[in-house]
Amino acid sequence: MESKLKPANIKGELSAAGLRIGVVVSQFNNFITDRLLAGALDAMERAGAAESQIEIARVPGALELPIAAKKMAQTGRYDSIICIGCVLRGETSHYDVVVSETARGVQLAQLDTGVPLIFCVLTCDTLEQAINRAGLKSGNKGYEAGLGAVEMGQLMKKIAKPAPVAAAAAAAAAAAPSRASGGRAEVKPVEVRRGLERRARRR
Ligand code: INI
Repeated sequence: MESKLKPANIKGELSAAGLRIGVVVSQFNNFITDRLLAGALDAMERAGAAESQIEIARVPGALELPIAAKKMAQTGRYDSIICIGCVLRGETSHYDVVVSETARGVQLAQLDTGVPLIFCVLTCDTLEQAINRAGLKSGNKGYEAGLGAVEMGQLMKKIAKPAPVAAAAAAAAAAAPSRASGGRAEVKPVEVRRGLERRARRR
């Protein structure tokens, strides 16, 4: 059976109006990360962002993304931050460590700070796979990250504001009979007096 409920939907618009977005870019495999950055900038520009709304920090490798993103988030200057990197299995024997610690660090940082951190770190077996995901065959993951940063930035702003539905619910709750009064409406002293006067007149 289909429900008749139509709850409010909160969604972030794909408009960069009023947003400040940070980008942290890893210089390791910069042949790839520069392309991801270009994709992210393209997406933000299409969403209406101006240069003055975006700031870019560069870090040596993917493992440094979380701390730089966290530091940026803690300033309170950004509505969302994109973390760009590329880890290639062929290039390191500690691939799994780099990938999992980077992902864990970014996740912890966004939960700690409450600022959305968009994870745009390619984790590929080969350079060819990375090239494909950085704009050749499989789209540009940086572009997706740019849109994600705009959408999440706007969503967080909306969630932070009391929605009309929440304000209405709070007003209704204030007017409703409280549990403390055993479910009966709490009657103010002046109303009690008038009620007694009415009853006396009827007698
Ligand atoms: N960093 C990357 O961003 N991608 C890699 O593929 C990579 N490899 O292959 O090792 C890499 N290593 C560096 C690492 O992120 C740190 O910068 C370094 O360990 C210093 O902390």
